[in-house]
Amino acid sequence: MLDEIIISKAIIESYKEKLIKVLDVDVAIAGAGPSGLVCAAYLAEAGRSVVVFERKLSIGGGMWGGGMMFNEIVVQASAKKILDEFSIRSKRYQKDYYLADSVECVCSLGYHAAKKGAVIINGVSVEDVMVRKNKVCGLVINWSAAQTANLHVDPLTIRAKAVVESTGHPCEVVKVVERKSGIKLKTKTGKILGEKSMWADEAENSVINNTKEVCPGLYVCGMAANAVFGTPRMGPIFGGMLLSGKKIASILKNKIK
Ligand code: 48F
Repeated sequence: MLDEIIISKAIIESYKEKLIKVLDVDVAIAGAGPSGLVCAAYLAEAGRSVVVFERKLSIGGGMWGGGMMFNEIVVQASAKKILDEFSIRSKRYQKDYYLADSVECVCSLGYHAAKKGAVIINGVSVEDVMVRKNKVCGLVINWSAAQTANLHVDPLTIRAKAVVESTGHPCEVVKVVERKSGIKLKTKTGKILGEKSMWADEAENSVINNTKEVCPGLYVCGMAANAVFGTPRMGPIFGGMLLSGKKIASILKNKIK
């Protein structure tokens, strides 16, 4: 006979274990969109301890909806290898343009990140960072539901050797650093430059260049990188997101031995 109390106890004990395991990690990632998931998967594969916090219940960020809810995404040839590495099927549309099903993409990215050992915590938002000696050294987290209900609940804290900002267009983590810490960002003005209007080619090139450390301890990837460094958005082409996640993982693999 099934016992509801055993079911409840099993869930509570296991979740507690999972959360305690990620209190002190190599890399803490804010946002489980495509760039954050790719970053998490490569780092976990390389044996680094990784946690990803995702505000929503669903991972995948802006990938599910393809372009205007036509659930297909375009990936350029330079990133096709990453689709293959995540076992995502794709078809050639014409020279340099590949298509993939956006639902298959999200599911495969999440599957591989989790299977390789990244811990994904959904329903939890990053609301602040921990800073010591002008270096970002952790994330401050809270239930998304508490934020939504506007409840006055104090958060909990995660320590990390490196923090990755992959919250997409709003670049929420860098925003909080800019607002609260007084740390000068590694942009032209020391502040967030802000995303520019759509230009796929320019955006897809610049996102790779913008994928880097934005201030001590904090690394930025995906659309957040373009928002911070003042370059355009790209729309429903996703090669840049995949390459950006992979680039941050490779920077951090070398940095965190
Ligand atoms: O926006 P998102 O998909 O970020 P990305 O990896 O990819 C961008 C593309 O989807 C698309 C684009 C390029 O083609 O322009 O927009 O850069 O995923 C960001 C994830 O972060 C979550 C959010 O719910 C989404 O799933 N997120 C945002 N703020 C927070 C957060 C936060 N404060 N704490 C936790 N998660």
